[in-house]
Amino acid sequence: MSNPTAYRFSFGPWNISEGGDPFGPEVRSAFPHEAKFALYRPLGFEGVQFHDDDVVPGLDDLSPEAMLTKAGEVKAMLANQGLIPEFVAPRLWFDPRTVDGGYTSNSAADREYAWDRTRKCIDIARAIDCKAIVLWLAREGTYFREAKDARLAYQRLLETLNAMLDYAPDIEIWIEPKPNEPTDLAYVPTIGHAVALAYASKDPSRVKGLIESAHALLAGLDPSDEMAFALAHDKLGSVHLNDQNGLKYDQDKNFGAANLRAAFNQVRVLEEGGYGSRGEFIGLDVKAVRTQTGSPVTAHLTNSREIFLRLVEKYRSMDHALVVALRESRDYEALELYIIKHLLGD
Ligand code: XUL
Ligand code: MN
Repeated sequence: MSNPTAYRFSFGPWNISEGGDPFGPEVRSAFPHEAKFALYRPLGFEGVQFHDDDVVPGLDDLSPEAMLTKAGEVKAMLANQGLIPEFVAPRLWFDPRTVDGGYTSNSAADREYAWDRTRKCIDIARAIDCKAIVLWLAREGTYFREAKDARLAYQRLLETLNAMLDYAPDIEIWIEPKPNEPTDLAYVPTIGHAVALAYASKDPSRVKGLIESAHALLAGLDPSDEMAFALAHDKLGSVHLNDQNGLKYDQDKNFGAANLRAAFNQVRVLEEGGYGSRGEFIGLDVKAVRTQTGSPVTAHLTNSREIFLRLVEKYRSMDHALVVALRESRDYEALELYIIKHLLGD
């Protein structure tokens, strides 16, 4: 069945970047966040995804009042541009106190920093009228398997979720799983892990997931099945659509650019699951590649959006009755050929 959703799109300021990578510096001039906000609507986007310090740079060194004043300025900027803040995520991977992780660090002082920072992140989210906190648990894992007590780490993650739920009864927490990078092995590698933590928490209805296509592929999983799993539990808070060419560093390629059929299946599952009908965003966590000329670089965002919308058309124009019939007759060879021909434009 078709889902008549008119999708809304979002991305984060980090998706318009200057092309630096671990092997070389930026290749384009810096483009201030404030100037980025003016680009969103003309590019076809209305949702802004934030890290806490995308809203309030240098927040660790500010008084609570100064932090909230700056957040209030960003709220006004968003309103002026007709933009909606989709989520705020605590950046728990940059500060020296997060070298060994935040919530799962072996150091009590570092865990305290992670919790303080998380509370500030929630305060910032509230100050810009945003109800969702994303946890990308960047360094909650190990490079050396024996370095941490993994069982204790899971307990600490759960305690943190519960503390967040207590601290702010009006927020949702969306966990973004990723199996590796920067750590060798992360503690929350798949949506199954995230959903288990949600159910174990004190308010499962407020803990959901954000599924990134590339992260699922890095775990050796099919992103569309990961999305279907979350949807089956009503736990898909948001998505980071993008693509990934094999098991290597997190590439954040344009949606559909490495595997168009896998992208089609993500769209199919989102359509069939009614995703977006309650205002959920199509987030595009795609990277501005280093080789692209011009500044600011935005084609990866509009191209990914266009590919998504073309695949929605493909899903809606499919012969759905034929798919049902081929499933019933168990002729999956014919089903595959039909899908591929449909994608080829036949
Ligand atoms: C990291 C990643 C992040 C999160 C937000 O791989 O995807 O950008 O989406 O912190
Ligand atoms: Mn992401």
